[in-house]
Amino acid sequence: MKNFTLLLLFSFLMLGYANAQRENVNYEESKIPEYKLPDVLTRFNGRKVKSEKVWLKKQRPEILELFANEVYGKVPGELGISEIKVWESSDNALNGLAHRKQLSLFFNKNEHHLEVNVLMYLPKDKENVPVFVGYNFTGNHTVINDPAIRLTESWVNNNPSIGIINNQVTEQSRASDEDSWPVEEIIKAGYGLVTIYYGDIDPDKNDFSDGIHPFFYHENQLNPKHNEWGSVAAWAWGLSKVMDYLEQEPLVDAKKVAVLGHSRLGKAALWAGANDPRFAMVISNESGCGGAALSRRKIGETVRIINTSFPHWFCDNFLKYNDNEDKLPVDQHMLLALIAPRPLYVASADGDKWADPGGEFLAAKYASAVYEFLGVEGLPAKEMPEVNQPVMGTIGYHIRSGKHDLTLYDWQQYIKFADKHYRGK
Ligand code: GTR
Repeated sequence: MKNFTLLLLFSFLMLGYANAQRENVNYEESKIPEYKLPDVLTRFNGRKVKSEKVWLKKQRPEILELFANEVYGKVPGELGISEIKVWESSDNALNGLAHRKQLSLFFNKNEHHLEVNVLMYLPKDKENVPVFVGYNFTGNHTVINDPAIRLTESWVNNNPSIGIINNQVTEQSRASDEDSWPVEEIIKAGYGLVTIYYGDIDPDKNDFSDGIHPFFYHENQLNPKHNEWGSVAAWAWGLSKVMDYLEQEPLVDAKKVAVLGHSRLGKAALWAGANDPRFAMVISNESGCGGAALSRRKIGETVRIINTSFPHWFCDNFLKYNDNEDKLPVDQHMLLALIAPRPLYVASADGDKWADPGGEFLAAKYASAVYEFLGVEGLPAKEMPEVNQPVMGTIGYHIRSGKHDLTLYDWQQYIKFADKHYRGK
């Protein structure tokens, strides 16, 4: 009981601290300290990258390794899907427009078991369709008003306004996030949607005793090591496992899988795309700090703030860079560059200063150097475009009016971007 009171007190203090941090946040460009970004095409030994081979065999792996060791954390071992069970499908979804499929991916190791539910909507009577794959925040049943979708039984962050109490969802949360998932538009445009609840892989709380992390612990280990995966890396790993499944799914064109995520899930999508070249396209919707935004700008959310509010998202080594961003051997433009030459879309919102739209744009711009080096167009804009004026090269970017959100407008741009790259439209 005493411990519990102490824990409660500690939690309040931390919350107060996190809020105070939010109040002291810099939102002014003029107050950004001077900084120097590492040049993505200069090797860590000082030499310039002069050939594609050196990029591919030396520079790229070195950058990837630094992000793994210092930012997101390494996956400590290998684990494949133990079993796939399709438990529901229908050709009559969306009033006959779509094929719906629900299945589980099972992961088993020693005494550890995890079930990950996958929900798919695909254009009907087609095989080999390109798809968008993305995590949802509160369960598959929240993305559309479809009573056939099973309510998640996983731990979910409480949200009494939609009936999520005691970390369990209720019927009340069905379709609660439907505005973020325009399934009908996606299907009508000829794409499929594959979505998974991110907490199936790792519940979003500072607790490493649940989710996928314990599968890899040695005896008596309770937490990942300093350079081992936090939650973002675990979610990214989960996306690759979904990709393993999609490679065996004849209804899906596994060569045209776009991985997409909003906010923290955008961070996960970027890290998944950087690690796994099977993702043909990567889309970051307002991923902000630790996602597409440059850390060295220290505007909006900073490394210290994110590590304080969400100590479980990154690896422990990342703590070294609290108020010490200049010591980071990498910055987020280099994460984006790891995706080259595959199509990459970075989106910001005007009302989302917390995620630093300016830093998201600049990271996309500086990542262009690698795209151009590899012989494709990077971002076709030198300056930040006007609000609601998307630009689309092999890197796409827009800043939308409105707040931090995944909206129909965002999706419409992603569909256009996919049309451009998959269909030459
Ligand atoms: C915020 C966090 C951001 C972003 C966001 C979200 O509170 O500071 O980095 O990830 O949550 O995921 O909605």
